[in-house]
Amino acid sequence: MLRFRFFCMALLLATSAEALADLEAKDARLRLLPGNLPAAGYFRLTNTGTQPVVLTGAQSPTYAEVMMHRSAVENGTASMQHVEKVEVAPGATVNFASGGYHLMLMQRQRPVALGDKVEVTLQFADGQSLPVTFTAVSPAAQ
Ligand SMILES: [Cu+2]
Repeated sequence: MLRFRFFCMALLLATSAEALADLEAKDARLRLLPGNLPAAGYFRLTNTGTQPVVLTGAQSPTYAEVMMHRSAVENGTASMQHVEKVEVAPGATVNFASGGYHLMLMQRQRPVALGDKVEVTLQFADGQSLPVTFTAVSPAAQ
């Protein structure tokens, strides 16, 4: 029984490591805003696998709350909407960027200066997670 359990665990680990190799985050940057305003997280997420993946959120030791948002302009008015999930089809890249999808990082737990590295873990519907290192950039950056 014990042996069987070990076998299952090994299989599980092997499976998740393999699945992780199918995801690639690039160009991860954290746009700081003055004072206690939230920071915006931008990156490009590519699904190099053969199955669709669904990004369901993110968390970070540096910010108590991380949400997924989407900016939109409707009738000339800019607004942000909370997004529950973002699906990435096999071979597709989703761009988190100014004016579209972004992470909104709130309740900073420590000071963050330009050039600092901030760890953020992206979470997916199938239970896997992808650690990504973001670099803090100026509010003027895109
Ligand atoms: Cu936002």
